Amino acid sequence: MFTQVKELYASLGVDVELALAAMAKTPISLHCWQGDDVVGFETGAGALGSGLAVTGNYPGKARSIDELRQDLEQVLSLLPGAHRLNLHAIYGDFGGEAVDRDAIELKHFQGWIDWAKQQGIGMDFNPSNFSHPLADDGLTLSSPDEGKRDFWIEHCKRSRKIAAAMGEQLGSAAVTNVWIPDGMKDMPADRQSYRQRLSDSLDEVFSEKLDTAHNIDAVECKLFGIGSESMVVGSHEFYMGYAMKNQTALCLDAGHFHPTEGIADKISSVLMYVPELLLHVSRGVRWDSDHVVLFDDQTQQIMQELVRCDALPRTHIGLDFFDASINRIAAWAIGTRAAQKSLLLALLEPREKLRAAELSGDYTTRLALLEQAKSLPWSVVWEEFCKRNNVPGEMALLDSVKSYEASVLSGRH
Ligand code: RNT
Ligand code: ZN
Repeated sequence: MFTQVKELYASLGVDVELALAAMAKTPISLHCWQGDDVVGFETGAGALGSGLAVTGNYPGKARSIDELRQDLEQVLSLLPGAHRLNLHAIYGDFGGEAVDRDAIELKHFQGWIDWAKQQGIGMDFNPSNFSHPLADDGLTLSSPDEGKRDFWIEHCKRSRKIAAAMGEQLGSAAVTNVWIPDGMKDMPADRQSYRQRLSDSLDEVFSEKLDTAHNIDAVECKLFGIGSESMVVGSHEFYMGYAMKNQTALCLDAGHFHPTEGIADKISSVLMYVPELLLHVSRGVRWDSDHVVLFDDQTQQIMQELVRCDALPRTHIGLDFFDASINRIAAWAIGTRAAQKSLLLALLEPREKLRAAELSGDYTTRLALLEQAKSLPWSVVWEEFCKRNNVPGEMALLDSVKSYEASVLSGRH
């Protein structure tokens, strides 16, 4: 069947093997925080805060680094293609010691780097400016309190250096993404001062030049959060301006805009002026920005734009969702595979035909081709991709998840 499908696509000017080769070399960065509901491994780790909320109490959550690695290995065994690990600073190996955020060191992450090397994957990193007593008032890098600002600046500086070491050791640059929760529940009287302080703090964080072969800096905006409904200091305009001026990467999280606003259309604009893009592929539902990614219009449009703009070489694809109301391994695998299926569909688009129709003003043909592409047998190509990578196809995925639940997760109490 695959051979026939290949011929069908060839008749439309699409080279299926080229699409599969592109799939194989496009890594998706797996966010570690789906595995344990964004808790991490700090000694005495407390409740999730700073506007981040996880719903659900599905049994089997990873309670230790070993369990999280075991789960990640399981997830990796369910995913075709290339992957990376995206780690938050709170997931270090602190050996039972109380290591505050302004004291993290490379040694706390060496175990993760060694594990990643063993898995043959790269890593990405994030300072964790949330769920901490010094973030409880909702302000970190933009705080009017100099002591608090300095604490979070130090945390971010150390995070970049740790990430650079990860990148160097693994031979693949780590993207360090700065997201902060800073904002106001109610109307601020002086928005400007927060933004000025954030800009100054970021300048300080990024003041040490690091080799971009090892570390790539990214900044992530948000429209509103829980508890920051009236103002988010790091808004889209703020970070787009900052990233353009300082030529950092810009992170677009699919759940961080107005509920009807997608990020797909932003890609071609933003890449005119910033060197690189980081995506947090996610799914916003009303006020929550982090539902499990689906093979839906939004995700497909994002991937279409990456392919159509030839933006893959300048884009780092990461994920950002967390759901504790279902099996966490399933959430990870289903969400990541949905992003990958969307990318595959985009790569299988009859691009040349679409462009030719558009250029000649034949929008009727363009619309017809787009509709036709949706019902072409792309899923046969997906199954082939899974088969070549020795991972379960769509029909076998759930069984794999359930058997891991029965043999491993159900024993965690
Ligand atoms: C929060 C941001 C951020 C976090 C993670 C945990 O709204 O999306 O990316 O989800 O860093
Ligand atoms: Zn995000």
